[in-house]
Amino acid sequence: MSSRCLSDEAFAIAGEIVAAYGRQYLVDCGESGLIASTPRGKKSIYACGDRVAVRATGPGEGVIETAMPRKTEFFRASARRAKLIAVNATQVAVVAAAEPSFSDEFIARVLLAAERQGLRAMLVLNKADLAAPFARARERIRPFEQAGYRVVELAARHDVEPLRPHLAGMVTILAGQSGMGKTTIINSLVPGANSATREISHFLDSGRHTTAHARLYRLDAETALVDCPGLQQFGLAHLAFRDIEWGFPELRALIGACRFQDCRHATEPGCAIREACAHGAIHPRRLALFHRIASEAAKR
Ligand SMILES: Nc1nc2c(ncn2[C@@H]2O[C@H](COP(=O)(O)OP(=O)(O)OP(=O)(O)O)[C@@H](O)[C@H]2O)c(=O)[nH]1
Ligand SMILES: [Mg+2]
Ligand SMILES: [Zn+2]
Repeated sequence: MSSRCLSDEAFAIAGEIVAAYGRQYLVDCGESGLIASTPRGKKSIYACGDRVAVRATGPGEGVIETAMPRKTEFFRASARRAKLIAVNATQVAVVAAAEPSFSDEFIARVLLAAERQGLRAMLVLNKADLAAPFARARERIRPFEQAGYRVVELAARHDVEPLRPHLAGMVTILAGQSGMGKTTIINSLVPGANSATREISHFLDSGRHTTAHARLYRLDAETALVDCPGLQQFGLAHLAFRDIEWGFPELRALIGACRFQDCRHATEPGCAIREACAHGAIHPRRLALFHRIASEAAKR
């Protein structure tokens, strides 16, 4: 193919990044289809959910020229760097299940990140068909429910409809540890997601069963779902003590109410938060999780 032909035909197309893998991005350009794109510069600065302008360089191939400003960024952070998971989302749904066992600290961390990053947060408790372990899981989720988080219970394998009303008009990131059922939920909600996943896995890397990269599925102009790889860790190295305090909604309401301005809600006299906990207004498990997560911030 001559270069003249290419440059004549090249033009910028608006699209949305639906999958990101290293320096490779898959951009959904609507009627122009999916375009496998690379960024113009050296860095892989884009993420799933970015609205971009792509210049076609060949059939199904292109270069990302620019991106629109982001409305939100959802990321985790180690001491060394922040890792973007998805951008322009409006909600995070943390998925937990009857089995395998989950970490409630992981859930607290994801909810905290969502609070700090301006996203709405909710919980999904999956595998309701496994009666005994589900009852135990429900007990472990209760502290979050008491803190005000909405919990939707379902058995994704059988019926995902209970979740649908909570997704309409939102761009929801399904986050959670591996095996909780995120992909199962998406496959049931999104027509054609199953085959799209296979196609994209083929494009991006392997045919692995477990989700390896974030992937965005659009349901309509306002509604989308982001499937995330299962994570074991959710670093919050960017947060200071006061950020963490603010990120627990039931603690936020009491900020400034303690006798000492610099109260760490540990052993100080006149602590409004420990008092609220003693009276049952704050769940002791939530306070324990707060102390655990905040102790990391104190070390920095
Ligand atoms: N019993 C039962 N099993 C389920 C249900 N939903 C999902 N599973 C099973 O749980 C396993 C894990 O489901 P996935 O959807 O792959 O989990 P995931 O959260 O996407 O996992 P990663 O991609 O590794 O993060 C699969 O074998 C599913 O069939 C459910 O409602 N009940
Ligand atoms: Mg998955
Ligand atoms: Zn206090």
